[in-house]
Amino acid sequence: MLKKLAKYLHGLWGLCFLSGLGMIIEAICELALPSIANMVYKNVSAAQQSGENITFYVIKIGAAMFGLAVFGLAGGLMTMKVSSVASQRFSYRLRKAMYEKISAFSFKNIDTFSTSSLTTRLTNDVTMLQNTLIMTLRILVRAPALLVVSAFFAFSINARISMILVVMLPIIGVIVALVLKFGFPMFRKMQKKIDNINRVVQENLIGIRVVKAFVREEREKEKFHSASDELAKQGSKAAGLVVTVMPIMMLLMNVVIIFIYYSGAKNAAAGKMDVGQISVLASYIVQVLVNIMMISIFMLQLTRAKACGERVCEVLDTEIDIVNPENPFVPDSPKGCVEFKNVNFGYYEGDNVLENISFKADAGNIIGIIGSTGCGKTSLVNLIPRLYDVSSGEVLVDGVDVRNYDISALREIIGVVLQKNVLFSGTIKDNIKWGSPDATDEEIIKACKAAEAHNFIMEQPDGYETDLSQGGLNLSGGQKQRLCIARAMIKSPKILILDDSTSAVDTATEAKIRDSFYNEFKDTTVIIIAQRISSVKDADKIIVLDEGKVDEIGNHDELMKNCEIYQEIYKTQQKGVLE
Ligand code: TTP
Ligand code: MG
Repeated sequence: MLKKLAKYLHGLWGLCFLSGLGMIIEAICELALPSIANMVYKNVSAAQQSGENITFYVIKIGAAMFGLAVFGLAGGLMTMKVSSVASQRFSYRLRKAMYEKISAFSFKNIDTFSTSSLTTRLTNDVTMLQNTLIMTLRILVRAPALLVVSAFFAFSINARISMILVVMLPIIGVIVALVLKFGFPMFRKMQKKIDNINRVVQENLIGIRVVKAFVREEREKEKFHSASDELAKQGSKAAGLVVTVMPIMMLLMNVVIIFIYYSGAKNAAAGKMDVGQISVLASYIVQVLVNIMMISIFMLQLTRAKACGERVCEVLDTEIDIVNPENPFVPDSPKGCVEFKNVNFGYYEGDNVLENISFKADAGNIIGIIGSTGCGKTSLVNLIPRLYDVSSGEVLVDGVDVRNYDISALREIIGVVLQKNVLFSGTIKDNIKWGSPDATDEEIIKACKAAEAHNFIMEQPDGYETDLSQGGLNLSGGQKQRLCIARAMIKSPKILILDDSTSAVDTATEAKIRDSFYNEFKDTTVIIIAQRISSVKDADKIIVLDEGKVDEIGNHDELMKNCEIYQEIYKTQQKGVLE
């Protein structure tokens, strides 16, 4: 994992080195100042006794100490600045790489992570890693350096007493190891709880209208509270573990200090040490212990970062299941012929949503697909632009398996109006232009007229420049559907797929839209999924799906003669009309 993440530090090692250097400068200045002060104190006392004039000496040394302090400060500032820059760049790269990876995810990949978890991984987890990097750069060099130097001084003053450090080290080591062992799973759980909060918030914000319509505010608030509560509990468990370490460390530190003064006093009584030496020794040993404590805190941060790092790597390591083949096929003059050959499909191993589907749609044909809800209509058309791959069998476009196509080239020739249509914030024109970024105003108007959207667009306050709120919430369902149809039509696709996309449009308007398929899209293969017989009646071929299998294929008249399911649908819909 470290190796993988270190890749994103490429080119930043110079900055990391500078940061370490700054810390060393700061540490050296910090350690040197007390020793110099001690030396000045000794010299001044000696000079006072001999009656020498030492004003100039004091000013000189004072200025030197000031200079040293400023130098140390500069070192510290350099570390702060450089570590911030390095960690910001690191997290920027990491986020970018994750975002690029997620953009390439297939629908199946996205299904395995939830969107809320991907959001947490992209934001919270990366920030955690960024903070850890800053901490690493600031502490990792400084703490061990101070520790080693202080230990060296302590041993040089009195090696016997300093041996207490050797006794304490394994005890502290065991405590830290235990905390790390129990801390890691806790931190991992904590990130999951953050996922959970994000999920509740996202669902609620997206579905706020449904929540209000069902007067579910209180229940949803409770859901949020319980998600927050769980995070708080998990957080305090983890924090509890961390805080218990502190008092234990403090206790150990105090034990050490008592020991030093006790043995120091004994040594002093025996005339082996003087009082000054004892206090200097104590301060060096405290310095060693404080730095051990810093390193332990750092290790804790590292455990938390490990949990986040794993989650980030999970995203980066995901194998994208829908990728371009080795020699991708790019069609010169696509026709738009679609053929399914013995296609079986499921969303997971052993799932059978579609079974043995075979049919052929010639270029320029209009194909209707009809069947009860949940019978697999959407799943079937999703296979054509390769949003999912078949489990077995083949989907051919112009005689070539879609898996052999260059994915972008394939999707370029297909226009899709999904069942769950989505518009984006921006003007109406911007949204239509998704289909064709270079479209002229005339082309946009032509597509909107074909989709029966022109009239209502002109009624909007700013016409085509009207700003859509997020997701096009300031439009009616039928208006949104028509914009989505225009967005697909402007591509002049060879294959146009309409998944129940006129369900919210009245029948008269729908008939007009249908006319444009017949008149203006003569070369386009149109696949219409519909609930109403009237929507597919004039199609060249109608596929009747039943529980994932093709029940019958034919035109309206043929199906009226020999397809029971079709007759049944027709009868119930006629009955509705007659009544
Ligand atoms: P669909 O293909 O969505 O069925 P449908 O389009 O015929 O239904 P509707 O008329 O209501 O739009 O679903 C077929 C089965 O596949 C159904 O059991 C749900 C399941 N399914 C998934 O598991 N994941 C998916 O992403 C989709 C679209 C469907
Ligand atoms: Mg559907």
